[in-house]
Amino acid sequence: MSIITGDKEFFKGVGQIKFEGRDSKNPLAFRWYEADRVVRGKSMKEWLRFACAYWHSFNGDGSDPFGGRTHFFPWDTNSDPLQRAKDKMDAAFEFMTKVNLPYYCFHDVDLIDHTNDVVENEKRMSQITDYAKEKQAASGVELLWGTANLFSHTRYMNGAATNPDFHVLAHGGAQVKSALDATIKLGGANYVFWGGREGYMSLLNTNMKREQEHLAKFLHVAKDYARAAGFTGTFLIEPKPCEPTKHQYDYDAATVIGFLEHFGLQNDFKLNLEVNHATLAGHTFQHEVQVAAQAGLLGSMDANRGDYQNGWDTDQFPTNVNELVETLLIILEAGGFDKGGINFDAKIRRNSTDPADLFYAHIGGMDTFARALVVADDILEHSDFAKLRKERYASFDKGAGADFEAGKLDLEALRDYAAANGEPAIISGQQELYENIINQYI
Ligand code: XLS
Ligand code: NI
Ligand code: NI
Repeated sequence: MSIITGDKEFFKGVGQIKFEGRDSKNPLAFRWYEADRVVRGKSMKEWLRFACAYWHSFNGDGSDPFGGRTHFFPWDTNSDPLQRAKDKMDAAFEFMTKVNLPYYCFHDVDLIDHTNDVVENEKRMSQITDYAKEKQAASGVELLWGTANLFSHTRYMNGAATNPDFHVLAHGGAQVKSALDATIKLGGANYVFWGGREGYMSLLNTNMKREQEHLAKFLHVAKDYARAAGFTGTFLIEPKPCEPTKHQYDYDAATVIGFLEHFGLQNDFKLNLEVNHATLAGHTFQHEVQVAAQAGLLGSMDANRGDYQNGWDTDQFPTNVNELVETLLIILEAGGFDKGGINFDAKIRRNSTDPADLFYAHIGGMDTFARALVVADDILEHSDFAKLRKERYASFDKGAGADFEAGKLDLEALRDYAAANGEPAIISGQQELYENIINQYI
């Protein structure tokens, strides 16, 4: 990857971010992330497949429910929408190549402003994706996934695919078609559906069964269209339990897996799991990754972290090594992401207003993941962790336990075994031992 700047350099004073090793005190260097370092037979770059989230890094302006923008971008000034979109894209590709992010992700409306005219929007998307194609070719940065924003516009206030008004649903379809065209044109590896307002604010005015059936139909027609147009990537559903709606239908991994299987979508769709969404659902992120992985539906992840003292999607950059080690253990055991990757769906804070802050944020996130990858690999290679867990289930590896797993024992046979063998021994779960192993290798 080589640094590319457009007509004008936006992040002056910051050059290529390099790996300098653990002892470096340079805040604009990696201490752990070494793209080509091989871990368990693959490079860090291949394991982690880091992506930049266009919306947080290049559209997010620091505003919150209590105040307007605090981030004033030099790429956001031109009055012509196409030129403004191109300036933003120049800034994005300059940033991604400087910080060594191999992928990016976008919503349609992140790339270029949309209007209320479907035809005009398609024209704008076509123009800006022509430009994106050039930028990708010049830089080597690739598209991890595209998506359509079906939650910000007023028309989607009652949902998109689950809107009680068919006319709104059709507009959602038009946007998804255009976003799929863009994703296919740019060689996107995946396409994401996050059901931003696909849920309800009140059950009193909601026919939940009908709405969920509409959502499934909508996903089917989108998938059929994309497959016919040659899309070979993975469709991803991003679970989230609430916010902005009171209840979102894609509540958590287990709920989405049930939905996909119920509606026959499980062969084309996988999950895009987000850390802060897991915690909003009352789960650890590790739990969500495990649920998806064991169903063979671990697709990709949105990396961020929440705040344990409050209950909304704060989308902070990940910094917790301990939690990520536990996550990476599951990801490594599942063999990695295949087409997915790690998208930094995270934003710098409202009061982080220096251009360098975006670099610190991504460097910190990438280093934390790289460190967690090294530690998780070390645990699997050198500790008793995997062996201890396997031995916990040893009674199912032979004799009556193995027969039970093979479906050879009925309920009466269980009773006879219990009667013949007396009271089981007390066996420790050794949780503290496992916890100590994690810390020992960090
Ligand atoms: C919001 C979601 C969103 C999706 C993409 O909470 O995380 O950013 O990742 O629509
Ligand atoms: Ni997300
Ligand atoms: Ni989110």
